[in-house]
Amino acid sequence: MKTCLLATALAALLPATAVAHFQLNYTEDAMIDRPGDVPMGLIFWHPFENGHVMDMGVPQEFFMVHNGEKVDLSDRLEPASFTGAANEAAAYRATVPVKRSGDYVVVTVPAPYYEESEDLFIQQITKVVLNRNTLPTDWDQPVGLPTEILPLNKPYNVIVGSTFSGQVLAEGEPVPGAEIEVEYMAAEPDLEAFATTKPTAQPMPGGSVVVIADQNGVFTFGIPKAGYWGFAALGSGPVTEHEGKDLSQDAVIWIRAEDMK
Ligand SMILES: [Cu+2]
Repeated sequence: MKTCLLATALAALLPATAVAHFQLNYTEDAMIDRPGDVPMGLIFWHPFENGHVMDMGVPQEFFMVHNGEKVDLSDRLEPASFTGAANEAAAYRATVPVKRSGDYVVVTVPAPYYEESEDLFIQQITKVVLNRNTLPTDWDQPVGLPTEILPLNKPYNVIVGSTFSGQVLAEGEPVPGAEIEVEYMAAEPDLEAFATTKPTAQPMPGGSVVVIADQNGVFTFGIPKAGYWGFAALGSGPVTEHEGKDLSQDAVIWIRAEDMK
């Protein structure tokens, strides 16, 4: 009886922690001023609520696409422990070699993460687009991932007060009615200390922010605040099982919004 009550109590607590996991491919800026190795943090986290950090396994893939060319970056991954507000967890430091002008679509295919509270695996295939010298080259093309969000607005140049639209794809085809969780990166990582910082916003009282895509897998969200916004299409990927358990193969994209000055 006691364990049963405990389980019920735990289950009641779950929605607060079980929602809005987000894989981060974080760089301080999306616009890269100086050519060179740009530091990036790969962190599996809850950055809106500045919450729990999850342990990452060795990523299956880490690469960038620049001028249509895929470049493996997995030799740049370095295990590191990320310090959140409440715990520390296994994450990765990396660098992205940005030299010529153009877009750099950086992709992480993380190892499936076992979420005990839901008894399932989560794999958030995550992309972010960096740019140098405002030359657009790759952002509007699909990478060809099992599942991904194709941005319909230039993702590093979104004006606060305007909207961002994306199309959810699975094996290149639209995912009608896809469910998308929206996350504001209220706490941005400090890449030097590899730790969280003071959050600049609080999560919404109604829980995770959710948008449903239309018949063509297209969704639109109004952007109210500058910074990084994440969109995660839940379970949009073709793989639904891992090690005999359910797998939620999600597509994540991070975009950068700026105030008009
Ligand atoms: Cu989580």
